[in-house]
Amino acid sequence: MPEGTLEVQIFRGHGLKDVEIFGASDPFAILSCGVVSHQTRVIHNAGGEPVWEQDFKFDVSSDIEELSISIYDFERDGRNRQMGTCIIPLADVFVQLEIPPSNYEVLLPDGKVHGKVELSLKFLPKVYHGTLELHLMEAHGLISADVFDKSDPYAIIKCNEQTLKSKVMENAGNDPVWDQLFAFAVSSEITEATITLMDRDTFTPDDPLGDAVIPLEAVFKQGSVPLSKYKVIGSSGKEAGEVVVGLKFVPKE
Ligand SMILES: [Ca+2]
Ligand SMILES: [Ca+2]
Ligand SMILES: [Ca+2]
Repeated sequence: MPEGTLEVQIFRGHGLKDVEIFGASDPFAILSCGVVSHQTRVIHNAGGEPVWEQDFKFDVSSDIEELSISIYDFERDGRNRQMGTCIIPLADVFVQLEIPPSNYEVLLPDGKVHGKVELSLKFLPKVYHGTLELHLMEAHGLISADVFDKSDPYAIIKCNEQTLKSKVMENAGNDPVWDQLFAFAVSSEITEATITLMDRDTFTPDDPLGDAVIPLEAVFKQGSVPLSKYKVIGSSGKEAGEVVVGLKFVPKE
């Protein structure tokens, strides 16, 4: 499970069990996530249809999997009566980041469903800062860009507005091997790195061989991505070989 901030907007209850003996229930809800709890206001005499419309925030650490909501009828003597509970798994919001207003079933202590609670969820993943290590291993099947000789490929790697260049592999042709490491200062919000492959020429401008996009989402989730093939797209928009790259993210403490 990821770390970040969970925002819960609790709107209202629908058809909750009215547990007041004389008059109508005065519902409030306790929202719990891990060891942290927040309480809504008490809506006096709202019965089974309380409207709270309140926002709460929770810091979510790696071991939290659900949000639990307990609803009570407020009593002045402190003997609040249970109106039901609701357990909401958080796996979906960790992936989708936002769940629009939805109704969740409320269970009575005997396990029967009685009413619903309406709320929306938002998850803001924690942003990590650190170093992205990009291992440019090799390329396969690049186009030929020299007339009388083999190409002399090199790579221009861009990430988070930083640009680094590989060594030029003289006469390496269509299958150069660099086996070179590059480091970029990044945050986990950066979505991709791009690699532009070029043929070094002496008397004319260098020739483009194609570009590859390296998505970074996986490396921020997993910490590393083993050497993998990424398509190289030529200037015509067609595939023009592939580049083999490994990734590692080292967060700053
Ligand atoms: Ca009451
Ligand atoms: Ca050339
Ligand atoms: Ca050349």
